[in-house]
Amino acid sequence: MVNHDLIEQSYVLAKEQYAGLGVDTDNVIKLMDKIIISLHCWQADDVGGFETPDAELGGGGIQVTGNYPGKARTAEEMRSDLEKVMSLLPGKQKLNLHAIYGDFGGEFIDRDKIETKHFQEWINWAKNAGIGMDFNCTCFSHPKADDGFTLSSKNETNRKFWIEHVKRCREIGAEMGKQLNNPCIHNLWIPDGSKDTPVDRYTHRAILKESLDEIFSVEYPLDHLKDSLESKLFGIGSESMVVGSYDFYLSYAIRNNKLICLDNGHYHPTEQIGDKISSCLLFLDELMLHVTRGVRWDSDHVVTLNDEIMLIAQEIVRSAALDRVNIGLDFFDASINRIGAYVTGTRAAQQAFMIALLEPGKILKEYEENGNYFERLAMLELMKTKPFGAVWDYYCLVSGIPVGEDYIEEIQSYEQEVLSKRG
Ligand code: RNT
Ligand code: ZN
Repeated sequence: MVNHDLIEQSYVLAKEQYAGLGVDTDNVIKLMDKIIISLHCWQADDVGGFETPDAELGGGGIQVTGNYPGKARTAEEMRSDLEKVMSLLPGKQKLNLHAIYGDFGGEFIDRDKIETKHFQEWINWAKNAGIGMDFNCTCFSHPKADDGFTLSSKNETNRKFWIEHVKRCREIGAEMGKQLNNPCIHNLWIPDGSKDTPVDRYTHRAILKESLDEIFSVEYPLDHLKDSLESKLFGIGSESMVVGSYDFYLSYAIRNNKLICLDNGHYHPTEQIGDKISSCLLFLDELMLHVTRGVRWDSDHVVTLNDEIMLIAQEIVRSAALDRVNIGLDFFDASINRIGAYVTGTRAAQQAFMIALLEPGKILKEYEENGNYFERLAMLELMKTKPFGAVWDYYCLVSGIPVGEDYIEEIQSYEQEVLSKRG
C-alpha cells in the first residue's frame, strides 16, 4: 500500500514549490471539488442499453470493440459499477444517462413511448447519492435508424418517430433536473449521414433544422433543462457527409441560444478543441464537453492525460469559465476491465484540470503582455516537471480514496468478487 506519511511529506514540499510561483495548492484542491465530471453510463456496458436482454450497439457510425467479461447487464449491475467507480474518484460527479438505460421491467418500450417512470429508479439513486444527472436521446441502435437517417430523414414516419423520442427525452431530462434540483443537460447526437458522396446535403440539413425547431418549441426552465448539440466529422458508414456537422450545430446553437457539445474525437486530427473554447464562450452562454481520445478511426478510446486534454482544461481555466463549461466524458472500451477504464479515464480528465489550476497564470500573462516569449515558453516547459503528482496524490488522500497505484488493486478485487461472476 502507498505510504500515506510520504504522500503528506511530498505535498508539503510541492506546496512550497508552487507557492514560490504564486500558486496556492490548498486552494487548487478546494477548487477541484467544484469540478464536476459527468460519468457516461455507457462505458459500463459498451453502449448496449437495457431495452432487450442482449441489446448491443448497432449502427450509427459508432463502434465498440472487445469482449472483456463482466459488462453490466441490468440497471442494478450498472448502478453497482457506478458506485464502485465513484468510490475510487476524488470530488463529486454527475451521472450521464442514455435513453436506452431505463428500468423497463422486462417489457419492450419503444423509444417513442418512454416516460419519466422508466427513469425514476435512476433519479432516486442519484438523489440518494447526492448527484445530478444529464440525459441523452438515443437515435441509433434501432430499426428506424437503419437507413442512416433519423431527424434529417426524408421518410416522414421515421422522422416523426425520432422527433417524438427526443421530445420525450427532453421532458424526462427536465423532470430529472427538477427532482434533483440540479439542471440536467440533454445532449443530442444523431448519426445521420452518408457513406458515399450525396447530392442533396441541403435538404437533409433543412429537414434537421425543421425537426430541431419543432423539438425545441417546447420550452423548459433553464434550472431544469439545458439543451446541447453534438456534431461529428465522420463515422463508420458516414464518411462522406454527416448532416449534423460542426458548422450546422454551431450556427444553430448561436441563433437559438443552445449549448454546443464539443467532443474532441469529432474533429480533424490536428484540430484542437482547446482553441475553440474561447471562441464559443464569446457567443454561447455555456458549453458541454465530451472528453475522449481519438485514435485513428476511433473517437472513443479511454481518456489519458495527453496534450489535447490538457489544452482543453487550460483554456477553460485561463478563460475563467469553469462555471460555464459542463464536463462530460465519452469513451467506451470493451477490451479491458470496464471499471478500470472508467476510473483511469476520469482520473486523467480530473488531472488535466488540476494541472491547469496549478499554472502560474499571473506570471505567464505578464510575460505574454510584455512580449517575453522565451520566458513564457520556458515557464510552460518548467511547469511540466513540477511535482504535480504530489498534489494529486494528496488530493486523493484527503478525499478518502485510494492513492496512486492502490486503486488498481481495488479494481482487481471488484473484478474477482463481482464482474467475473457475470455470465
Ligand atoms: C457519437 C457521439 C455520442 C455517443 C454517445 C453514446 O459519435 O460521440 O456522444 O458516443 O452518445
Ligand atoms: Zn460524444
